[in-house]
Amino acid sequence: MVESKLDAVEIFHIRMRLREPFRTSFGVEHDRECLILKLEAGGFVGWGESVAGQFPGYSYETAQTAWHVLEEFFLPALAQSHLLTPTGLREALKPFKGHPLARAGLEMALWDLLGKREGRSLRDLLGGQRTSVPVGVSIGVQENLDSMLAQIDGYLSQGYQRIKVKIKPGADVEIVAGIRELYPAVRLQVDANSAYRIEDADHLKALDDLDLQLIEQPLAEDDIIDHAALQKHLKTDICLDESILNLRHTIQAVDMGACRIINIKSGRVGGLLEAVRIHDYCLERGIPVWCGGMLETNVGRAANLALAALPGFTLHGDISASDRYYEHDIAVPTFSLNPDSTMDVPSQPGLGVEMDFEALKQFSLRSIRKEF
Ligand code: OSB
Ligand code: MG
Repeated sequence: MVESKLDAVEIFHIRMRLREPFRTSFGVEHDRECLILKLEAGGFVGWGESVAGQFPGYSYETAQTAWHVLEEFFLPALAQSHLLTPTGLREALKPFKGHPLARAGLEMALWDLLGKREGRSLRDLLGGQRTSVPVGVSIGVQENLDSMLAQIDGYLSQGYQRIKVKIKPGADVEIVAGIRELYPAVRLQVDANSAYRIEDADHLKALDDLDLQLIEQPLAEDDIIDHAALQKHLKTDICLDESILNLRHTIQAVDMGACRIINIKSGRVGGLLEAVRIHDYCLERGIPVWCGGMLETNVGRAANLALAALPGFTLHGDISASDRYYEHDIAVPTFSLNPDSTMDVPSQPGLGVEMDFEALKQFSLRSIRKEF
């Protein structure tokens, strides 16, 4: 293992206009904010993306809280560490609780650095084999069926073979039934982002006849118990997103029957190391997993593609082509959709992306540089 010292770090808090506003049960985003991290060590540069956003809707973390814990705690701890690797970071951050989105962004930059030092792609480092992975598209909550059908029509004609739609009380069963009527065979799944309560079990039961691939995170993030009760009530597989922050949660949720499918996001679980652990456990137990998304730039998207190359990621991921998100990204290459609804996994060392410094500067709200 290469040992080296951290020479410098930069944090960029960026804001990018989404091509279309993205509406979930917890709010609407016109612009997406996140942190981009740059690590310099021994002449190499590693990039990472922390998916903490503008407001604490999906997670309690925001770009501002992530900035704070990175600047005050995580980066100083890493600078002291003699092991500039993802496992070294895990050790260095042991004293600290929480803030997985901040952790994961830093870890991603260390993976990029490690890959570049060793001349190996992230996919290789994680143990992925596949050179392309099946993907789908996640469509925000729509006001009515017509606008939803227009969105779906557009994405199906672009070649996406799996559609996920966001739902919330008042914009759910009728819309999903309408989609199913027009598209009897499309791979269709829904994501509630915790918008329901166990008292809505009978209402959600109406989704059971619509041949859905899964129902994602219907109930509260901290409620494995009611998810288990709901899963007993439904034929459709429940998939947990927000509830699963680590491998232990995964084991317990599966054992309790709270879900039959896991959405794996490296941000939510504090990094790719934990994501791979969850994957390995699920693969061994025959539990399907898929790679979730957080409207990433091409930096985070490259990491998602590498993770999804692992063999247990059998379901289509929430990884869409670059042009689905932003007019102009901060990094190249521009990722595109293959005709068979797959996307290619980068094979260059590390994440396999190059930063567009002009774009990064243009989208930055603020940045800081620290030398060690
Ligand atoms: O719940 O999966 C989610 C985006 C932001 C926050 C939460 C979620 C999402 C998505 C987007 O569904 C998926 C994507 O990146 O394409
Ligand atoms: Mg989700």
